[in-house]
Amino acid sequence: MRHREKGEVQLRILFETGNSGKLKEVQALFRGLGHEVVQLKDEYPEVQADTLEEVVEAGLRWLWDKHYVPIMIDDSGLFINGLKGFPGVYSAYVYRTLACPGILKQMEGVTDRTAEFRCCAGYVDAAGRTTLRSGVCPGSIIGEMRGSGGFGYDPIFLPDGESLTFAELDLGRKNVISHRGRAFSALARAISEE
Ligand code: ITT
Repeated sequence: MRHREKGEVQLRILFETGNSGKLKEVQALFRGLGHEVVQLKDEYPEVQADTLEEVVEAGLRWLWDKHYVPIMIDDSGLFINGLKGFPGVYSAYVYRTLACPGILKQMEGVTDRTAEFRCCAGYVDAAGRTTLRSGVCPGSIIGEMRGSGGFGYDPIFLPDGESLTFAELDLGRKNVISHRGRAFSALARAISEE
């Protein structure tokens, strides 16, 4: 087995996202594995679908038909049990319109505050073959916003087994336990094995 020289980049992978929070997390995770992640900004049309996986599969196809090079994408969402899975696949739209204060308002009087973040990470290779990996992080919605790190719904999400919200945890710790960290770690393994 060939040993990697210090600082040597193994793979340089494009990541299509307009979300700088996601980009930072995925870049840090891949950097730790010796890979470089470069942002591609070319928003793909998000199909109306019941699952993150369907959105990712369609997004990868759209990007492949346009660029014909390997690309990664991420579709994720917050699923709150007491709100029957809301905002779920509509998380991006709901964040733009209601954001964290709006979710806290929806949660008034709701006793079941358990929730989970889900992420589907997808990769299309040079031959147009797609690989998808999913990750979940269970937790709960707290009663107020706490912390200034991270992005999106991070200030209201307390992961199971932690005393700090995603917005209070450092990026390294979030990557170890988060939906995205889990999905992209598995995706990185799959890509490296190709
Ligand atoms: P893309 O350009 O990658 O699509 P996006 O922000 O539109 O970025 P999504 O369509 O995947 O992302 O929507 C997910 C929404 O859920 C997003 O707006 C965030 O607010 C939220 N979200 C996803 N992952 C999160 C995380 O780790 N922490 C907090 N909020 C998160």
